[in-house]
Amino acid sequence: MKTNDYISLLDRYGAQNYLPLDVVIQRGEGVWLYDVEGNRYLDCLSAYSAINQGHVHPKILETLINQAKKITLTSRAFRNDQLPLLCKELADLTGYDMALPMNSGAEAVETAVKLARKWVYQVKGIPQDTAEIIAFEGNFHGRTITMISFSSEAAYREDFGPFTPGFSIIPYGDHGALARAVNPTTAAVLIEPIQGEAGVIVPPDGFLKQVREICSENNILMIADEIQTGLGRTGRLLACDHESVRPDILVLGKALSGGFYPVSAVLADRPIMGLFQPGDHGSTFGGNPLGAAVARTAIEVILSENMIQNAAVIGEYFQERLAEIPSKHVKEVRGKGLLIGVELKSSAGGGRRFAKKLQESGVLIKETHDNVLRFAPPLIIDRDTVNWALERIFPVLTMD
Ligand code: IF1
Repeated sequence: MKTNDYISLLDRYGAQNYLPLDVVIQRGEGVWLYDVEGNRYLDCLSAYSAINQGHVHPKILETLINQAKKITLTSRAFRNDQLPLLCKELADLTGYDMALPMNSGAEAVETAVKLARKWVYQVKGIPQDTAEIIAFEGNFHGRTITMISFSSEAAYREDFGPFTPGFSIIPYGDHGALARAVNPTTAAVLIEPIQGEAGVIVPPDGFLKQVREICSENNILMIADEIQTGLGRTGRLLACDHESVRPDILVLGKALSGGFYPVSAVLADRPIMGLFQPGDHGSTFGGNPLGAAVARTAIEVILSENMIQNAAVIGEYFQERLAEIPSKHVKEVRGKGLLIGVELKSSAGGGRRFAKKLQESGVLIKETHDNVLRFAPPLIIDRDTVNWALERIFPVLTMD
């Protein structure tokens, strides 16, 4: 079967909820992807930052195979010998007291929202069903009804109402707006330290610190969604680390499994996480031994193979070289570490044509919000490979 055969098959039998590039991937190794025609591409998307460790990382693969031969799923009705170790290792890694593993990112943010609501009722004693969570314009936290209930993106909401109440939306990067939005029913502020989906929006310097201060002064929780920015992507373990900010609740996902298996997690200290009682929350697959074992190794290789430092150094190099390209189409190059956005001018004719040209040259990216090209290769990428990519990106950004 060739590329077009797979495309027609999916057109015929698959829900059409995506518009992917017409490249059919068969195999991946490290930073490289191979399609069914035998073409090789540099992956500059990393499955939306789930592949920080590179494709099919050999150590994570070994763990997956070995664990799958032993036991894959116990449910939380019984205990397993991987979950306790994952929770301890996550606590050691992040400095929080306790961890709660889930599966998808949306589910983990949903869990954090439930936890924050429980906290405000139990600790602050406000009336039931009045809790409010403040989120930001341009946010992206997943696709469930609750997550889209506070999306500011009409396309994500249209035809999907009615929505979950209890959220308010304020401008991203505006600490004054946050201070004004806080009220006695506020439970938490939910923030992405860099907004990925919105187009790699980096908030003004000091904003995360201001959010932290406002939360502390008003005794409300700061929830950081680091599903995309976490685990080394921005050149620090967490993007909040750039401003030495410690959220009250931390949400991880994506790269927590190196792309092998959906694993997400919520982290918090005991006074918060300890509020969950048996029966409050759960998941059939959450904390399963296969996912837990995979996540343990996925974390281990990020640290032992120095991926965070590499993301910082190579990311800065990549971003600087991109900014030097004399392109009439580029409005701004921004980002941190290996989460880089190239915003195009409105005259550029949209990001899609650039993504298609780059595909022809052997570099795979995805445009976000029409006019931003996101470059987010696996964190194991080296300088020579970045140079290889730049040789291909240059002619595409400088085309007519
Ligand atoms: C899609 C973007 C990335 C996320 C943050 C939670 C989730 C995500 C900060 C939900 C998911 C995804 C999902 C994917 C596209 C994507 C994305 F383009 F929308 F912006 F990564 F950049 N919080 N992000 O970024 O996690 O439930 O999917 O595991 O097509 O929806 P999930």
